[in-house]
Order: sequence, then structure tokens, then C-alpha cells
Amino acid sequence: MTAIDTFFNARFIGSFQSHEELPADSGDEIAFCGRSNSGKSSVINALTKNKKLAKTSKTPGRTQSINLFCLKDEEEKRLIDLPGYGYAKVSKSKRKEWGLIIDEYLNLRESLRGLIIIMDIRHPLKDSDQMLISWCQKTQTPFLILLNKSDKLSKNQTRSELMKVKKRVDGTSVYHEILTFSSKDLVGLNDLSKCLEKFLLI
Ligand SMILES: Nc1nc2c(ncn2[C@@H]2O[C@H](COP(=O)(O)OP(=O)(O)OP(=O)(O)O)[C@@H](O)[C@H]2O)c(=O)[nH]1
Ligand SMILES: [Mg+2]
Repeated sequence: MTAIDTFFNARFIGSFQSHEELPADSGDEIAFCGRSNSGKSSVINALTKNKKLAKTSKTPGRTQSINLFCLKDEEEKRLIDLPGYGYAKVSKSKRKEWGLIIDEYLNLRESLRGLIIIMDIRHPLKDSDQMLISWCQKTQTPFLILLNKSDKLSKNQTRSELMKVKKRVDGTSVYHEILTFSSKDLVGLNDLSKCLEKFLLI
């Protein structure tokens, strides 16, 4: 079995509004987080080869709760789709509520093994991205930065954005990787799968 096969046929476990509602905090989880519309749900669908698994949308603010998926034969290995940061068009109170959902998940979930921080490669390192990187450093949580939507840029632009992000995380003492990715063209899938296997101890 190759690294990619591990994530095929992942299953939806459920959608939860808060940390208290989540199922038992055992096993290993990886959370996909980042700004609204960066492509978190699309990356999960690309990885699992199932376009209908996580709900995606052209309009930001699609994922509004904590969505859990497990690997086909291993309920104790899970992928977590979180709401996005920074969607300006929802009310202040909604944004606060989503922020709280994410904060509680990150700070209270014992089975969290690593973060996949997804950025739109055209607009990387926004405040919420910087905050997530600092949180990983502080809590020594391994992280992978996915510079998604690389299909939107030329090879040169892609390389230049990658260098910019590398410079920012250079010297971060916790285990980390940075990959350029496209969930549209399925670029970077093999490397993402390998990294996830490492985080999930597979
Ligand atoms: N061109 C291109 N578009 C992408 C890529 N990944 C995602 N998209 C598009 O970006 C939009 C947002 O994708 P989602 O996966 O819903 O983003 P999200 O981060 O889950 O958004 P929220 O749940 O609202 O926080 C959709 O229209 C996707 O089709 C990519 O690699 N390339
Ligand atoms: Mg989403």
C-alpha cells in the first residue's frame, strides 16, 4: 500500500458544534486549519479522493463546525476539518464563535498530533497564519504548511512564495514542513500523504 492509498475511502464521522460534543478523545488526529476559503475542505477531498466528503464552496465561511473523518479501517486515526479564520462577511459574533470553536479544539484536544496549516499561495502568512505557527512553536505541535492553489501561479511565482514562507519559519524549533500544493491539479498529494502518515504514526 502506498502513502496515498492510506487516505482513500475515509469516512465521515460527524459534525460537532463545540469541543464538548466531540467523540472520545483517544487515538490520533490531524487538524486542517487556516483562513476561510484557503481550501481546507478541498484538500481533504483531494487526499481522500472523494469530492463529496467535506463540503466546499466558492463562498467563504462554508465549514462552520468541527467535522471529523476517520480512515477506512482505523477509527482511531482521524482528519479534522475546522472552520476558517477571517471571513469578513459574517457577523462579528459568528466570527468570535468560530474562533472559540477552533481555540477550544486546539487547546483541549489531547489526540491532536499535528496541524496542516493551509494558505492560499497568493496570500500567505496573514495574521491568523502567523498566530497558528506561533501556537505550534509554543505548544511544540508539529505542523505542515500547505501553500494551496499553486495552479494559480507560474513556476517562478510559486518558488518565490515558497521561499518567503520558508524564511518566516526558519529557526522554528518544532518539526515542520512546507509544501506547495494544488487540490485542483492534485499537485503535492504524495508528499502530503507521507507527512500525514508520519504525524498519525502509521
Ligand atoms: N484553483 C484552485 N481552487 C481551489 C483549490 N483548492 C480549493 N479551491 C477552491 O477554493 C474555494 C474554497 O475551497 P474550500 O475547500 O471550500 O475552502 P475552505 O478553506 O474549506 O473554506 P471554509 O470552509 O469556508 O473556511 C472553492 O471554490 C474551491 O474549489 C486549488 O488548489 N486550486
Ligand atoms: Mg471548509
